Amino acid sequence: MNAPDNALLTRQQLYRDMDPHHLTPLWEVLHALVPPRPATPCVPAHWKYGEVRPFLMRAGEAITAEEAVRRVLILENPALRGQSAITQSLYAGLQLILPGEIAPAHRHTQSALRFIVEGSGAWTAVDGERTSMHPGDFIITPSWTWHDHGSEADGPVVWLDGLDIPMIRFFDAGFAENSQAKSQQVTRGEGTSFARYGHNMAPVRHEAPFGATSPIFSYPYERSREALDRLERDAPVDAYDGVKLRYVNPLTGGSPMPTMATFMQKLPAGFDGQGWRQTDGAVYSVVEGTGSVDIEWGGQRRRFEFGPRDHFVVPSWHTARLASQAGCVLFSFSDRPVQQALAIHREERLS
Ligand code: GTQ
Repeated sequence: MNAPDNALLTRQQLYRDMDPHHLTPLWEVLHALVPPRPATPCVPAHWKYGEVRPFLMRAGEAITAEEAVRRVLILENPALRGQSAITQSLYAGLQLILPGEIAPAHRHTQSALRFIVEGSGAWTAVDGERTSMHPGDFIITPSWTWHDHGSEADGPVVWLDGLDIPMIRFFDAGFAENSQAKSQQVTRGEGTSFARYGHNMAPVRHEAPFGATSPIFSYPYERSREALDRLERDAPVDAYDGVKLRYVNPLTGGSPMPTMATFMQKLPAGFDGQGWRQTDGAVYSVVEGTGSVDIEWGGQRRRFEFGPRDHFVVPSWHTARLASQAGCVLFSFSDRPVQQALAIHREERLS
């Protein structure tokens, strides 16, 4: 702004005088408040499993699951240190449970997803039903349901926790409670929910047991993988996504949780994807195989070469290109359902 000196002085005096009254002039901040395009403070980041795992194992020696309540190393966006956030709206962490341990029962407003990264034989219990964990399984803890985790495995089990913690914090709408019992009473056999809701069928007089959240709380990797393999063989491969499916709440066709969408995709061997950007920043967990992601924004560029069990984040409105020589499978999650509910979601596919 090219104002004459006396106008500048008048303004500065005005700002100083109004400041104690908690008043701020909009015109000094308008450009940042209403940017021409998303200008996230988040940066792209990559956590190689080989680098993270030793810290997880040291955490396993430093504290028990019970003492920690949840023994998790938070994946913090390098530009949001101290905020326990991987994007402005999402939390991600890697949780470790060792043989015989219990992570005690509690419940909270925040919805959680678990994506199993390493090891088999741990379980999580939701609303009286247990499900055992296998790598690649996607498991849900619906908002305000009691949940505890335990392990009868013979080695460490590690999973990715994805929660809507920053969103709930933004709304100041979070509640939490610890249970009296360390682990909850099992009232249904394992697989009951999947039998009811996981076969393209539903009970005749069904009700939604978890409200807006999917009644299936474990989506086994086997089934997702089978669908992707079949589509890779028999259907056209998308130039941007390879073969990509979204997980659904079978009662609504919508996302499994009201606040988070989840996806699984396969990049066929030799895939060299085109670039796209979307307003929902996304967190990726590499299930199998190797590949790369090129991320571009505002004249800057990062390239991550990823392998199994790595995690990376692509922030909002950053252009990403995926490629894989050998082929790979990627799980991802984002806040897309919230943006869609608010009718602000945008996606752009570049040619
Ligand atoms: O397992 O309930 O990573 O409450 C963060 C908060 C996991 C959990 C996290 C939690 C949990």
